[in-house]
Amino acid sequence: MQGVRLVNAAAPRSDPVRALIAAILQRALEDLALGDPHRSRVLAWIDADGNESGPGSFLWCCEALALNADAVRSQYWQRARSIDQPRATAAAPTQAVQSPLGVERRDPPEPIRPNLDSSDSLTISSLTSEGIASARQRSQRTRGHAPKEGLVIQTAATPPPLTVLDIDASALSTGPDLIAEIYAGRLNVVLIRNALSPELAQSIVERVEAGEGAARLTHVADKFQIFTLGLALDTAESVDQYLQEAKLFQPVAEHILRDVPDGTWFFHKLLARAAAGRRVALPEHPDGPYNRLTIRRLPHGGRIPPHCEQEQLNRPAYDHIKSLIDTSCIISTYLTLRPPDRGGEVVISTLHWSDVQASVQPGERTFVDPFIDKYPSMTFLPGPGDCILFDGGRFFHRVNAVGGRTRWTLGGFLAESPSHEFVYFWA
Ligand SMILES: O=C(O)CCC(=O)C(=O)O
Repeated sequence: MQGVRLVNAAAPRSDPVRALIAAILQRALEDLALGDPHRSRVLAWIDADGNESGPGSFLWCCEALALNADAVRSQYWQRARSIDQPRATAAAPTQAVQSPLGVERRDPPEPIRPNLDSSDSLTISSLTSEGIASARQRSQRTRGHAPKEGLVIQTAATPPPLTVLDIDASALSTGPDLIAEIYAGRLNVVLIRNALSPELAQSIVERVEAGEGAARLTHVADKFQIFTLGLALDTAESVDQYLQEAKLFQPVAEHILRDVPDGTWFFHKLLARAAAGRRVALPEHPDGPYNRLTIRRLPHGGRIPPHCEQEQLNRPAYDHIKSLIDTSCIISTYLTLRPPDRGGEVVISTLHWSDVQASVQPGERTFVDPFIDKYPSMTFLPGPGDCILFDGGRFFHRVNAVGGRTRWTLGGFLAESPSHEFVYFWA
């Protein structure tokens, strides 16, 4: 942080108090950049609320201390970047290591390269355990497969950083247990094609756009324009609030999905096939059942910022479900009802929960935006009726900003019971 002019030019240079404060702040920022456990909170404070100027905000503090906010911010980022950089761009040969959560990862991560266009896409299709294993090996070498319509898998010019299985729904029940494979970290993403017919997906969109279910619209985050029909557990303030809403949403969802095979049990039935016939159950609380799914709406400009599901576990609404599941993994799934005109892809990063866990305070949300792009990622855009299943518990992911018409998806989360005998699915 040499040569930084932290004190505003307008402030008297000779003021020793200001000079001291600037020196202390400089030192504190340096320490934080070096891996202080509060680092992600500081990042959030100085950056996410960059336009806020109320008491306690970063701008307010700079103003009070006559500090040049832009200089402090940009010097901090330079410092933070120079610390993250060696890890992300190291030329050292990569070595497979076992993370504490059992996911095989590279250490250090692959060097970051710009995403290529979709002609460098990669598609992996195989169903047996050996197939998945060989797909993993192939994924280290294969290049240049033509992309399938409705799906973009962008990879860097290097081996894809995540293991992907791309299969048709009709082939599901003949394969190995894909949920167990994801839990074990041998598989990270599964694309299930044609899980629902595009015509049925379209008719659901027409219904919700005509106003069906509007009474149960939840504003998940107005700042990001995220809305759902039905209250998701990850949005609820308490189990009580969640269960009351689930009761109200259930008949509404059944009506909206009236001609879908298995109706609101759609995911449970589909995922039981993906889990090689293991039972997929809905969690039940003594006060009522959980939501079987939610319908997600991202209008023009809407996006879902980077997050991972593992960080939800400390929220009060999870107190009950935590006692039912093996919390080492939470799998995210959604089915595209209608992609938007532009954007709306899910970007799954190799940034792993274990990379940041120690710096996240219980109950807090992570803020990884400033450095997530240093980690290799893969980008997916499932088409209408296609479903994606991925280890969203451990791998950070985001949904890119939507352009044009609204993006509609159905979705929820799944986790194994502690005995691994069966699987829970909820939304
Ligand atoms: O697009 C969706 O429906 C949600 C994607 C997501 O962020 C998740 O499943 O965690």
